[in-house]
Amino acid sequence: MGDPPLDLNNIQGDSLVGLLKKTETFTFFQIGDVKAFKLLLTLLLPFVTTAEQALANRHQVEHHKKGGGTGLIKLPSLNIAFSHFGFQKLGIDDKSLTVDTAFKSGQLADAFNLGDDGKGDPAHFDPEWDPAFKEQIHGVIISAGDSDETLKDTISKIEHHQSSLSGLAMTVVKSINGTVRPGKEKGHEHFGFLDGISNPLIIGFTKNPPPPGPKPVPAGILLTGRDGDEFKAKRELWSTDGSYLVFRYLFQKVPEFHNFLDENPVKLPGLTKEDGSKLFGARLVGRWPSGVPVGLAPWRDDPHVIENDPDKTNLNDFLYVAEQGFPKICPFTAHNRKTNPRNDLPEDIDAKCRIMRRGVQFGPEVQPDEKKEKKTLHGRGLLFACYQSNIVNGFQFVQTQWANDPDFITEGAGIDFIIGQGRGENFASGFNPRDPQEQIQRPGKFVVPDGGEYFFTPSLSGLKHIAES
Ligand code: N7H
Repeated sequence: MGDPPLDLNNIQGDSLVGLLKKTETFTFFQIGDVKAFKLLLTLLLPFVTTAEQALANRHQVEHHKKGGGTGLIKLPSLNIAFSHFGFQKLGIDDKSLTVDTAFKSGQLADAFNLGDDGKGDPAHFDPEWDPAFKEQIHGVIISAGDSDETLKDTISKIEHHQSSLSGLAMTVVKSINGTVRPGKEKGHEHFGFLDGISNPLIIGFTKNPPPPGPKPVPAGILLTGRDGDEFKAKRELWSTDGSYLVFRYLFQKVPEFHNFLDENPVKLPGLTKEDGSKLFGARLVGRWPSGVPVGLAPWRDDPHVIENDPDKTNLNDFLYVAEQGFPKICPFTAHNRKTNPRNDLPEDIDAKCRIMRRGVQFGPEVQPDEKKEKKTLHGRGLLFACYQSNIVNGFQFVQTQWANDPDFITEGAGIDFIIGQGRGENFASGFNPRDPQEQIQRPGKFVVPDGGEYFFTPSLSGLKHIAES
């Protein structure tokens, strides 16, 4: 028998739909008095944004824009997730979730495996992380909205309830705020590329027929206890329709990255040095800053790809072209291709590793002093967040077995220069279309992890179970 239809009123909004945000705060907390915390959770339950509400918020904004509305609508959102240590502290038996070994160990214990920088052997590894992420983190509250005002309102509601419980329920370990970039950079991450284009389409949720591009995946790739979840049989009622959340605090070396592009222009007849540097950037990512994939515009950006395509579906309607040996069009090491190889792999294997990305940028725009010195002087980057029903097959696999592995997709291809971590190989190939096997060295990491944790985002009924247990 197939799964029952998705209950959008029972699924937290960020995983399936995505919370609307101009600004978003991740509040990492430790539980204090367990009884007080469960009361706090009960008080917060009515404010938790469901998938249904997140969809309604999106429709409201579309309607507002179509009606010629200007300005932003006040739309607060709130989601909540727990680490394995949080469930332990609460006395919740989470054995139906710790079947995922990454979730069970937590991200600090996984830092060596992920390739993060640090000291010591694997058994005593001490990553170079923000000390807050070396504390035990029990959970995270995600609050999102259209403005700082809206966020402040949500946070003061939480603080009000927390103080009504004499401040006993929890303590904040760290709070990080992210904001969408300003003006025409909206939607672009700090290196300058449009982000949030390719996420898995979910069977039973995406419209039918689906938009062109990669086929929809079973709901169990994202949600626990659904068809496609490897551990479906092990999930209990309360741990069904949730999703594991991976959070990574990723700093980006933006001036250094742009200097690297300037110094390594792709040399092709008819391309200026500036064009060659832009092409190098596009080949590192697999897309142009506009989001156009290099497969559809190999040598120059081509805005015509999305002409007459208001939903920009063309941006995701592509497969990697079959080319003998090392490809000339899109390098094997391009970030896009490394993290979702599409038709380079059998469909079911690729689908198993898909992740739903929901990050937001943090930190200021690059400042004049940084441009001058070609050096990062002010911290900025991505509050990377992604959802999946299995961290081992999802984020952990993509980072360690694909991005960091110089022999994936083929022997000697090199690492993903954007996110690749590790302490060994630091080369990648594929950038010179006339000699795609030519390797170049990365001068240092452009994305530097500074902490993170593995969480589980329960369904609404799961949250009630936790509050009432
Ligand atoms: Fe990536 N970037 O600017 O280069 N990412 N990413 N990512 N990423 C994507 O297709 C970026 C990170 C994936 O389906 C785009 O939506 C940066 C981590 C996956 O074709 C851009 C950082 C992991 C995809 C970036 C970062 C991934 C993807 C193109 C860190 C997982 C979809 C826009 C600061 C371990 C691939 C788009 C597909 C796309 C960038 C992190 C995974 C521009 C700067 C840690 C699966």
